[in-house]
Amino acid sequence: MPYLNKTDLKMAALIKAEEKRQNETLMMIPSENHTSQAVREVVGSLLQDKYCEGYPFKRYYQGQENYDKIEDLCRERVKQCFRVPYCNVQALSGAPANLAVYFALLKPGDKIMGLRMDQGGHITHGLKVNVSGTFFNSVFYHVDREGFIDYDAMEEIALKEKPKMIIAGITSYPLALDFKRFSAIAEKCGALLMADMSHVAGLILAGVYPNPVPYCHIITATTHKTLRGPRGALIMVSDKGLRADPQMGERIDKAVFPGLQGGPHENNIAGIAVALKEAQKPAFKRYGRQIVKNAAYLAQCLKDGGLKLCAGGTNTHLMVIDLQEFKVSGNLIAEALEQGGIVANRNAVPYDPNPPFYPSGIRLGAPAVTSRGMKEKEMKLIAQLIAEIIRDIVSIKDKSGLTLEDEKKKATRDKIIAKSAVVKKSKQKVRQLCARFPLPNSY
Ligand code: DSN
Repeated sequence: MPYLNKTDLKMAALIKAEEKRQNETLMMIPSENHTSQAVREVVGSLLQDKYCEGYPFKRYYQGQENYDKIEDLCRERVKQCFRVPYCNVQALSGAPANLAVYFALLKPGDKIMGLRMDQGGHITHGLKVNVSGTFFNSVFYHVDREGFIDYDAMEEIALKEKPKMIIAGITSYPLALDFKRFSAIAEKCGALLMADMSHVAGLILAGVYPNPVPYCHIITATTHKTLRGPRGALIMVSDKGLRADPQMGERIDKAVFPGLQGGPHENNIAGIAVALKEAQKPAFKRYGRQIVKNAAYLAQCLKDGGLKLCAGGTNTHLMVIDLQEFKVSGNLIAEALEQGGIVANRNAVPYDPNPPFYPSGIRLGAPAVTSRGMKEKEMKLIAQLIAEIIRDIVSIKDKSGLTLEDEKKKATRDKIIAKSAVVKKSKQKVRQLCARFPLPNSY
């Protein structure tokens, strides 16, 4: 950063520190990933300086000759990659993309149906505190006591509630969705079917996750998770969607701009195009396959280490450890793991008796560590470290006689973690591991 180093030392130091953090720790939040240097060059380029309100060849500002081509190239790559006839690449991220779909295709007060947020859904799938649950009337499908989506119950609820739109999408459900069943249910109750494939877009491209396109009318996705692009989102309409409503594409364009947004972030759109080119290489298919293999092996090793996983494991990129038996909060364990070099996040487990801010689970994913080139051998080591940290922290906490209520104080959690020699050792081992797998610059 030759210029920043001259103009803003404070910011330069913060970025350097973040580089060090990413280098020396394991990024195991399943919605994060390491972009290539090419993607970062494009996002940080002078493309960021331009206003481009409107759509290619229909803009409201002059000076668009390159931006029209850039956005068109991105749209063409999306269409090629996902085999869809229509897409919009301007939504700034996943939440605005989903809101644009609702705004385009529903009326305020219409009913939508998504997976319960506390069982693996997303805030924008109808959570009551989100705009999707306040401007629209939301109902939910759920998982059973074993953690599997209860498709029979979903059908019953859908037939009774008659939602206008069903959302097939997840943020922490560890198993692949049955889009065929979703589609049959949506057809029976006359609903539009939207897949939010934010987490799994890269897996779909790699051919290791069921493709929602033949079954859904609309497909949304963020671009910065398994797709390994910059922050942004795609809204796609399938042939099925256009058959149901030939104007669906135009409605979505209008909902994004001028409905919800002003100028698109063309630097990010260009970065998405570059990431899609990377994703079209044969190596991306190998990457996707390895993510799924790594996640499955990590899950198996965690179970071998005596941990319980929601829905019994994973056949995707993510998993959730159920901590209920240890009477410990996800907060304490997530913070201990972080101190041990493993960056994951606390998460609700289905039917969690504890509140969402102090949930009983830990969500983990393999996309970013797989981008660093790690394989099964490394997953085994990571699983061992995770299991050892959990056991040690629980034992320290139990010996101190602390309750879940005590754990709500950050200072108490810090004290417990500071006592753990296992956490300290893990930090060193993770550093050594990371040194063998430097952050990638290209794919
Ligand atoms: N925040 C994302 C995730 O972590 O899954 C979803 O929007």
